[in-house]
Amino acid sequence: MRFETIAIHAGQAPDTTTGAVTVPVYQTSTFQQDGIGRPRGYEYSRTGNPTRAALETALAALENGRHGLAFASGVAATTAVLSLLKPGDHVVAGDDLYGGTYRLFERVYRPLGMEFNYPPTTDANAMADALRPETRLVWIETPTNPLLRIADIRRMAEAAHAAGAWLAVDNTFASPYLQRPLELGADLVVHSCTKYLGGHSDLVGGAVIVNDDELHRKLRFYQNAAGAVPGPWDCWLTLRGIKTLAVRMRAHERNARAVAEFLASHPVVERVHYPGLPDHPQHELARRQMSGFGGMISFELRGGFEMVERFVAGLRLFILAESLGGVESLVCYPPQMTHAAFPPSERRRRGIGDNLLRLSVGIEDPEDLVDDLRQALANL
Ligand code: P1T
Repeated sequence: MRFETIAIHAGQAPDTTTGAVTVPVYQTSTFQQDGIGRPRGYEYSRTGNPTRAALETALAALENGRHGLAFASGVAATTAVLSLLKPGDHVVAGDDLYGGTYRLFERVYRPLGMEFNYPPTTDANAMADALRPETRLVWIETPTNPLLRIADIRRMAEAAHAAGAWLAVDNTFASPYLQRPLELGADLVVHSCTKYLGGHSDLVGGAVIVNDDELHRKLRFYQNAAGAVPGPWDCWLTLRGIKTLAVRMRAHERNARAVAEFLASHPVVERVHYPGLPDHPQHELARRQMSGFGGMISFELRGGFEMVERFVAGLRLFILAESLGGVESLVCYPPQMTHAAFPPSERRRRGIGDNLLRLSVGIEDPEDLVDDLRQALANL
């Protein structure tokens, strides 16, 4: 089956009892057992719930993986991956990544004895050179948040495996419609389902997808033992979002392309970061490992924070908010929002300047989006 069909049918077969075409919301905390030690398949909703099981089947199918696990947030999914490590273990993480992931690494796991370092995501040699005997995990986002840089998944997988480490890819920005890291050799795929998978800015959720049975066993144990699971309603909303992922992603991309081209031609815009532009430094790599360039853009204004503030205040359609991947267009100021967890020096070293803005381009009419940006830029 092809992606669009999988997105609608995997895990979402009609209910065997009633014929309900849509997976029911099993809003129950517990399940009757036929006798001691004789559950009917479900016992307690932290351990397993049929609506969550449907979502986990769908997530695995979308990523062309064997096992999907749903979590209460993207950060909870990242935490589950880190549960595979122990004190003394080392992680090589690409330098451009979500501020909350960096905060989790530095403020929660480093104090527990894990080591992290952050070579440039786009420099495969530097990433490989950073591997040590005690490296257990290579962590990359691609495209990255917020600079839309691209890492070579296949090369990263080879380097990680040669050093006896796993490769985890946070696939949130691409979505499985545009990129499937397991097919390129990754061991673990992580998602914030809050974003494109849910697609409507109405839930918080996360996922991990793996092929390896042993990794799955460990993660499944951790999911139940630590308990950061999504409730059935959020699973149901994510399932509903998934059904339209393909059509939404095509619309996001069409609009993002129009917006990126407009911004790139505007005199007040210093630089546009969008992998679909031919002058993006990893444009060819993006073309090879993704089937499209997605709906996220960041750009730098020719000016400082004051100009940024005036621009944002002048927008009428783009909503100033954290998050991304919903049908509505959002604008975010990474230095004080999504990437505020980075100390200012670390932020600048990573190329996140005070003039950087990030757009999550929605699926509104592209001319309306460009018009909004044009009028806001005209005021500068
Ligand atoms: O917010 P949560 O569902 O816990 O997901 C965390 C997360 C993980 N990975 C990436 C690449 C992300 O972008 C995020 C969350 N990011 C935002 C809220 C944001 O606006 O960038």
